[in-house]
Amino acid sequence: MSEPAGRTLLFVYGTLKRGASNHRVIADQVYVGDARTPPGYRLYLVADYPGLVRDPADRRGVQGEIWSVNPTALQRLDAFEGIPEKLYRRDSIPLLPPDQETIVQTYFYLRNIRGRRPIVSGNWSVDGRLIP
Ligand code: PCA
Repeated sequence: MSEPAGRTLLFVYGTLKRGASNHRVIADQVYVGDARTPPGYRLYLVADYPGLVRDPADRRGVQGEIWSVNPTALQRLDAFEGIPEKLYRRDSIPLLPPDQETIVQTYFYLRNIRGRRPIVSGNWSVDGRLIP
C-alpha cells in the first residue's frame, strides 16, 4: 500500500487511539483500520500511557490502529509524543497479514521499562483498564 504524496501511515497503540485520552491530537486525520504487529514487540504501562519496545522473547505482538496523517499532523504528533525530548522515537514496524505489505511507522518508547508492568495481551485498553 502506498500513500498519497506527503502522507505517512502511523500505527498507534495507546492514547492516540479512537476513544482514548489524546485522540484529539490525531482525530482530524484518516483512520485506515485496526492492525497487529507480529511477535517481537511488547507494550509496557509507563504511566497512564503505554510504551512499545522491541522484545525478541515476545510471542504476541501489539494491537493498534493504522492512521494516514499529513505532514502538518505528523509534526504536531511528533512534538506531542516527545520526540525532541527522546521519550519516543518514530520508526517503521512490520504488521501481520493482511497488512504485511503496508509500510507504517510507530512510536517506540526510549526510556527504561524496568519495573514497568507489561501489558501481556498487547492491547492497551482505551479506558485505562488492562485487558488481560
Ligand atoms: N501515544 C502513542 C504512543 C503511546 C501513546 O500513548 C500512541 O497512541 O501510539
